[in-house]
Amino acid sequence: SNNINIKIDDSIKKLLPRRSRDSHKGTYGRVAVIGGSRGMVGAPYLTSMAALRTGTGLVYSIVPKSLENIMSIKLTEVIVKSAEDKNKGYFTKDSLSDILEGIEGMDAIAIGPGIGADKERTYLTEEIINNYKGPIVIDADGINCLSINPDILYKRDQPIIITPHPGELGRFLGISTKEIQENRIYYSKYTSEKYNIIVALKGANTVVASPKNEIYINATGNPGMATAGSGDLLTGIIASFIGQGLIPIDAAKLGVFCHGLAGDLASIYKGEHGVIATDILENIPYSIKKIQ
Ligand code: NPW
Ligand code: AMP
Ligand code: MG
Repeated sequence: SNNINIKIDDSIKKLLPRRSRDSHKGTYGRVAVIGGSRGMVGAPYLTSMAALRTGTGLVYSIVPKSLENIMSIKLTEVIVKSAEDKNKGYFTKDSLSDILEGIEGMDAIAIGPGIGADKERTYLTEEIINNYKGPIVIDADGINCLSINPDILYKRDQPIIITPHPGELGRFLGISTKEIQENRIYYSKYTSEKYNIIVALKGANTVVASPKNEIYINATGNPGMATAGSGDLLTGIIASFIGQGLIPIDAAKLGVFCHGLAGDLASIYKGEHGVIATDILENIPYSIKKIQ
């Protein structure tokens, strides 16, 4: 269709953080995105830009040191920080202290876009969860790291949101993508309760499940969003809303709605074939304006 005729429910509208006249950038949160590896700088670029476009006051992109210069050129408003990588082009255990320093004082962090998954990055993910006390959004290869050692999710206190696509949730639970797709609500609830986390299971009609047994099924979005980097944006949107003060379940609900609506708006102009993640990113502001 060429028109957006979606009715935006008051229950969604009321979640959108308001901006007061006497506010400043510190009012709207500090969010750090831990992501990237050689060949995958686009993922953390998209995540951090999405956080900025969603209204975060200060966004930080933490990348492996050998990617620092290229990220600094890609990003203008986002602050780039780097973590020692011994010139490998990906995070290693040597990156830990720089990462922990970089996330100090953040209101929310996101881990995973483009980091790659192996034992060392799984160790890093575990140490970040153990050391950072605030809310964490885990996506993409961050979830693939959790699949290597799901026990990481026990013994911690902070809220965690995971945003798997069906392939990632299947890998995490050790079952097929098909099994997930045939029982989307069941596995979202199951994972949420078992690990005491919020789960946003992506794909047509994204399911959000909380350990308090809340279920939200999103109505926005379209197949034009089945394109590289699309999910990386959602991670930044959710982290941004948490950084602006929403409780994680509300950030997840509003985040998936807003992300899908940005995709719907992008598809009006570009069509479902031609939409790319950058188009969805550029439509986040218009999506938020419609929700307002
Ligand atoms: P298939 O293809 O149908 O067999 P991976 P990834 C399945 C980064 N990126 N419904 C799919 O199944 C990310 O941030 C970087 C059903 C396949 O088996 C990650 O860190 C970009 N199945 C990293 O790449 C742009 C589905 O899942 C598997 C499904 C790897 O992420 C791209 C793929 O999962 C990307 O975002 C669905 N809706 N969706 C950049 N420019 O820097 C997926 N599957 O192996 O975790 O690979 O999602 O590409
Ligand atoms: P990822 O696979 O991590 O890049 O995430 C893809 C994003 O696009 C998720 O937010 C999905 O919900 C969304 N998406 C992909 N395909 C569709 C579809 N057919 N309908 C609606 N949303 C989709
Ligand atoms: Mg993804």
